[in-house]
Amino acid sequence: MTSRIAHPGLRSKIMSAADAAALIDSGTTVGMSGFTGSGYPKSVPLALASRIEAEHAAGKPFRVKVWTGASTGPELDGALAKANGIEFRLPYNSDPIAREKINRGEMEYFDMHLSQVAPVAWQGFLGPLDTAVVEVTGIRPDGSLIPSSSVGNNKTWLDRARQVILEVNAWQNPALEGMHDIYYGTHLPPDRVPIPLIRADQRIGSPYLACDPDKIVAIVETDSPDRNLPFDEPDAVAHAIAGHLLEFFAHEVKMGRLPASLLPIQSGVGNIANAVLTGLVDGPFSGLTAYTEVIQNGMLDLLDAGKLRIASATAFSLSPDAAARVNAKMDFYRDRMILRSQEISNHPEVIRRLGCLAMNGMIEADIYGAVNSTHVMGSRIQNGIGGSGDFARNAYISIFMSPSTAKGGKISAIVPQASHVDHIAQDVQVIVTEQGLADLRGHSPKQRAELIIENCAHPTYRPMLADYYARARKSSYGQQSPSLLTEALSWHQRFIETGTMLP
Ligand code: 0RQ
Repeated sequence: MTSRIAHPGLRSKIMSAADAAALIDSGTTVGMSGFTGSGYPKSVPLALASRIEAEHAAGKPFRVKVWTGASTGPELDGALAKANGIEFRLPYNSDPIAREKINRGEMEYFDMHLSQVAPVAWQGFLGPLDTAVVEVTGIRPDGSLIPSSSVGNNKTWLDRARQVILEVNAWQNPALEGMHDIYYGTHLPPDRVPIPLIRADQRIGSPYLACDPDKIVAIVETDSPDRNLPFDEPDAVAHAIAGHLLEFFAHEVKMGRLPASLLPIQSGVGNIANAVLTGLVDGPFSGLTAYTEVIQNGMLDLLDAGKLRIASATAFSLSPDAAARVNAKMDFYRDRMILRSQEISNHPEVIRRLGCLAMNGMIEADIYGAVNSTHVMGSRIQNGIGGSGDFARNAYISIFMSPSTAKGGKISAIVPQASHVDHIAQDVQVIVTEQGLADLRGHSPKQRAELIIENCAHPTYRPMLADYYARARKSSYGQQSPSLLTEALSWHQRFIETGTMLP
């Protein structure tokens, strides 16, 4: 496997994961690679978790602060959370064990916009970054690094960390080389300059990550797959949501408000997002581009069908079948995919310039169009805001989608007032459920409420929302965004007390 480590001086740093993990001290901050289950270190975090368990068994406290790109895998977040080894976590988590720890108040979690992680690390108020643990595909003779299946914040971790541990993963396809675009032109104010990216298919940096070889203290060789969860086929609800959205796009093209190739699409992950992408395969649009965070299964179908010209993202998020498809045809995909740092894939300036069509899932929306992406019943974290805020505020059209109910109909996704707000109404232009689509652009709060209740609410909850709104119109303190303050969150309270939002 040493052929993956072509820098002769660095071969002497190869060691076991346990020896590498021994270089990480309690109380320090570790910047790990990883984004949506791709490109995360698979061996050192597990060894660190074992070490933490041993220290705890011996009665010694041992916890670290963990920074990543976004969600990782069970070998990282899951193992470290299970060992009770994470004292602080940023910026995004979807691991169920870590989620439970956070919701029990046993782990501090700073859930933040993904584009802001790198600049915030440079600002320095989070303290120093002690160790970077980064998975790569290989090390070149000159010491530059071939990134793996995600880029995330790796450039920043490698630049900022005092010491660097690399995992060289032989499972990652060597033909990934050349797919990445690592831009080294970002600075803090007052030295910031425009990001010179004006098209989704443009390359503005290097295919390789740079790292001072003197900082590399350990190299661990691995051969483990990315998490790559199997993928649920889109259900009828997802197909209905996709259908409404595709009809909306077709209408916008017909009205001359969108080109026939649409604008660069940003698509969240999951069932519904995938149904939209699948729907685009059979749709009338061609010459599509994607400027997004993750390349998921549906994007492969679009690329294969020749409908999508380019997919720019920061990571893969593929099922095992789809990962095998990419590996088998890497030369084809490498010309049509670009993986960038997340500070560029999610950069507000670039998103605004390109005019992305942002499509993201939500937990709930209220009748005025404020969206909650993160907190169940106002206080339990689900995942985090991820890139949804980067895209929603800066998109050409910002779309949020969800089934109209959750938990078998016991929860309405359209509520009188959102129990937590990630996206204010001004950042939400379209809401779509399987019931229909509400185009909120150019509408006042009262007009929005009427559209959302009529088009998006489930028939079971629609009369309840209409009744609430009618009474608010009569006795609210003001009539710009009528509300009954003591009642506005009563549906959530009822669910907490009775297990359903229904009376
Ligand atoms: O919980 O698994 O316990 O049943 O939330 O919901 O319906 O499976 O939908 O996977 O698309 O996730 C908003 C969480 C939607 C996601 C969210 C419960 C539901 C289920 C998941 P269970 P579904 P999805 C691009 C941009 C923020 C990050 C983002 C997300 C679980 O889209 O994390 O957008 N978004 N990133 O039962 C109570 C409700 C609920 C609810 C759903 N109203 N009340 N529970 N659930 N609605 C990608 C990245 O940034 C990487």
